Amino acid sequence: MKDSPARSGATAPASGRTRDKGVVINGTGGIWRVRTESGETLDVSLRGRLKRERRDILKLTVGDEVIIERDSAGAETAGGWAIAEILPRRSQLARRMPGAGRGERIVAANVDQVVIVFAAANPEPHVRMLDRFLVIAEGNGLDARVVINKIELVDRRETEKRFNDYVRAGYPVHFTSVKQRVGLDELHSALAGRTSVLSGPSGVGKSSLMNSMYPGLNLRVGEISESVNKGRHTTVGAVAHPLPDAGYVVDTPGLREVGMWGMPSAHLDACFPELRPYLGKCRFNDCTHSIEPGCAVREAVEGGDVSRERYESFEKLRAEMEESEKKWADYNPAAAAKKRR
Ligand SMILES: Nc1nc2c(ncn2[C@@H]2O[C@H](COP(=O)(O)OP(=O)(O)OP(=O)(O)O)[C@@H](O)[C@H]2O)c(=O)[nH]1
Ligand SMILES: [Mg+2]
Ligand SMILES: [Zn+2]
Repeated sequence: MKDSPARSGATAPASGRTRDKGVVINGTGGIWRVRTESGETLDVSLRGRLKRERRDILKLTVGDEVIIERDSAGAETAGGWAIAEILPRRSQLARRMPGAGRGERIVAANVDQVVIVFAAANPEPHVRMLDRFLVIAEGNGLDARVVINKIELVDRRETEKRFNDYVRAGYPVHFTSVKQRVGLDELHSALAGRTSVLSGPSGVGKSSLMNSMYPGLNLRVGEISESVNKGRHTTVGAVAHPLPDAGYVVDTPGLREVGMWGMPSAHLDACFPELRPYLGKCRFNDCTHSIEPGCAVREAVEGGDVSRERYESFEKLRAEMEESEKKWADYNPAAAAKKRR
């Protein structure tokens, strides 16, 4: 990484350097905070040319890799650095799934994995919500892992059984306790050197986990978060925390409320890894795996090869998505505009 051609070819000696490579860690238009490969944090602006070019091609977001340049003539920011180039993305986490058309919101770029944290108790884990988070990761083609924190509050064997469906589906599942320092080393190595989006309900211990693995981070713990105002649409952007052993953890409040409406319901089955072996084996090509005869998915559920709980999550999400698809099909922008006048 350190000796990538983009950097080695372009960087002048540290003091007088005019070009560097970095990662966007914060920002919402205007000023962007960039962490350079040498570990510096700089506030930079976006070159006017890029602002115009990027309009429909790429919206700059947290996690994007950029080339920054110091402006000799007329600095664009106080520090004199500006983003000159946005490097191609490896991946992204979007609120609307790729291919769903306009209106896509990108939560973070260059994401390697989504880490979904729940508590074993207090608050009680909500597996339907866990399944929803996993579908969002799958829909974006991203790896996911599950963390069940506060394991010391419950019987570990029981809880392992309870989450065994996820192990069977192929997800790595970590059982952790910040209180008793259980499972933290394993989680720590799973995060090292990667960009992870951390997500999960409020109060499960996400900030506590981060603080105990990386004492320098000092994230706020036990604060009443925005989840209290669920009705209010928060516009707070994602923040990428650089990890001491390379990699980033992206804390994104917005992901908690992500709806399913962006992805066509017909793609949902492929977002459940344990269903994939059965897809294409149903009697009907367009089988929704709900009421059709000869459904290979339902047969697998009946036969105990696929978890009934997970199938029920699939069914519930599918119904929800079909419902919102109907709503969007009925929605007529012209009529809505007239009404507003
Ligand atoms: N018993 C127990 N409590 C924990 C553990 N980890 C965190 N907590 C407590 O759970 C509460 C919530 O922790 P936070 O780290 O703030 O949770 P969070 O997921 O960051 O919550 P938001 O920022 O609101 O999304 C705090 O009171 C923590 O002390 C644990 O392993 N066991
Ligand atoms: Mg927190
Ligand atoms: Zn089927």
